[in-house]
Amino acid sequence: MAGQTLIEKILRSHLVDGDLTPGQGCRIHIDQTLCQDATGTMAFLELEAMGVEQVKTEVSVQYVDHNTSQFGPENHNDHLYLQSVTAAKGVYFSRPGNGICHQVHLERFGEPGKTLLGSDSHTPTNGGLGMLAIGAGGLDVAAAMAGAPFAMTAPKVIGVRLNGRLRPWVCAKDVILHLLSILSTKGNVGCAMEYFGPGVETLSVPERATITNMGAELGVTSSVFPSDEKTRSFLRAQSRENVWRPLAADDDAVYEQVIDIDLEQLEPLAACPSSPDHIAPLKELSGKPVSQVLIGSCTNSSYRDLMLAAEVLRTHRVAPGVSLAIAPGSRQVMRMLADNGGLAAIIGGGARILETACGPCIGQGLSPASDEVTVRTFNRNFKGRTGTPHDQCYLVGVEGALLAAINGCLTDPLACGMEYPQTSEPDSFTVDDSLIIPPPEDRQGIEIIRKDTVGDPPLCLPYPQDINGEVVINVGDKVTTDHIMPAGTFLKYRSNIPKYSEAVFNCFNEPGKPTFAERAFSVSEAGRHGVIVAGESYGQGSSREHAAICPMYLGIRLVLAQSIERIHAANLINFGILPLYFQNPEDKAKVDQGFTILIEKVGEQLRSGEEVNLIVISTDHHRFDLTCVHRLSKTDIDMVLAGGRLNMV
Ligand code: MIC
Ligand code: SF4
Repeated sequence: MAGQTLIEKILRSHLVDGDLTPGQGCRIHIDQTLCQDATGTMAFLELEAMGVEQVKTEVSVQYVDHNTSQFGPENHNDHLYLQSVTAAKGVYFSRPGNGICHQVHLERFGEPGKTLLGSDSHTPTNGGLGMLAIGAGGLDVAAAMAGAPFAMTAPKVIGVRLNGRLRPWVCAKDVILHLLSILSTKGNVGCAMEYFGPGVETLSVPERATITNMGAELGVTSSVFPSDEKTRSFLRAQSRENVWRPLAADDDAVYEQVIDIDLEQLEPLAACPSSPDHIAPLKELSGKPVSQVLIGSCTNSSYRDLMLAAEVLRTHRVAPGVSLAIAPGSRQVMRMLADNGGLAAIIGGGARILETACGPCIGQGLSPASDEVTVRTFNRNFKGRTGTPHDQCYLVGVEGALLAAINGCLTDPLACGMEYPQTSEPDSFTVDDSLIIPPPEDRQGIEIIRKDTVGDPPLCLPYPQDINGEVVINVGDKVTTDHIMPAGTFLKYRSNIPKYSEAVFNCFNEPGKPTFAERAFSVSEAGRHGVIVAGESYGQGSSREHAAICPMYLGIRLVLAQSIERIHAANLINFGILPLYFQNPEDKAKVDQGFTILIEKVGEQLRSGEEVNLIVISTDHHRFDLTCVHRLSKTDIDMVLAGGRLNMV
């Protein structure tokens, strides 16, 4: 038998049933889960709707990190619900102020060789520790908490062989930006990334986690590093050496494809507006004026990243025209900086200190001025995600961000003429888990607090026998879940589906014309089924299942697309929306807004093969046939026909 990749080894040791041949369906046992508040509130409402009394995983953690600004009672209502429901169901609760889920999980819970399912697309961050960590919709995570195996497609494993060592001023972010320049954000569904080679040991666990974090932007299922002596020292410094074990691929492991990266040759890069794969070398952007710089997010807010900020700001001040704000990734990081004087240096240099949370990364404040350049160490720069409609957002590593902040313009770090500050991983991190509340031993009679803004998950009707559809919108390529369901000021409505649904496709609404929600509603009121038509890579980005729930609530039953990203396709199925794919790319242009789509005997067609026959009637009554394909497993078909996973349970 050929040697195994590390991903294959972890999958094999967790296989419940199915086939691990790439492209085939399999189900794996999930050891740990994580939720954050923006998706977790719905996930726990779903868990309750399934009638689950106690979670069955080894460890499940609920974090509060997204909705912490608390404008109005909604956020705090969600927090109270989450704190009480987690206590009742046997889940750890990480309180607001404790930090961003992925960073805290890496510090306090992640374990090499285990599986982690999280209701957040950046869950693979913990692959930096040698975990198989996968992002999913809230309902899939709720099912995993209930003990159900996770159904997935066995991935094609892309190997990344790292050689050499990063030069000063070149950072881990540049490794993943380089990969994004090669693989782009689309076309990688069904793949997973595995890192190996002599360069691995030159990277610390937090640096590895920066790389696995942005694997989410590639659209791959997971990204995994081996577990080695570096992993061991990180866990030892977190007082958790007991969970360490060595893990690596076999020497003769066979990868689908191998990408060689010589770390020595990499240069500082940036993702330009408005996609994480619009990559350019910083030297080509050098001199571009910048008025805002933000350091933080689950990609770049580790102790190492912020100590670099402290070292630079010890001797340099923020340029007068720039607002620099810094959000440490966790309370541990913030605390250590406070204790060692790093925080004083950051404040002294002129930075604004933000809470340890997602904050501006998810549009919670700090929107940049119109047409001004904002430089961020985050992972996503989709148009409008900053909260400013025509934003100019560049994504860089902490090095590039700091130089932009002190120089007032984008700067090539390799030509900055400054000595590279020395930072090192601490021998021991300050461990204080007092903001992580373990579930009580005695969980009898715990009252679950549900204030009025915390609604029920909406029910979906079983799938109609025939579709009598109308196209409510036809969108282009790379439409993200941020386009479908905006976050920012709408984020607080995550547990109020009727209210949040008003914002579906908000960015495509035009003043004075009916909104998407209004159009979808009138289609549904007329007794017809809403249809969304999309191009390539529909549903990129976030795992938010609201991008399926809210359209479902508005009566959408069908998505016709050229391709759909993994998590979003699963969310559609979970909520009874049928995803179908055009056979020919040209077909998309033939189906416009207002067109009628008829599908007869949907169930029979789905069960009898891959092809589904549609009749399309244009607004000027021209009628033609169209063949699409579905990629549903037998269970998926049952789920769609039942009207979603909750109905099946
Ligand atoms: C994001 O980065 O877009 C989020 C907010 O973390 C999402 C989850 C959400 O929408 O709640 C994600 O990446 O899954
Ligand atoms: Fe939070 Fe941003 Fe990370 Fe999403 S990408 S988990 S919003 S920090």
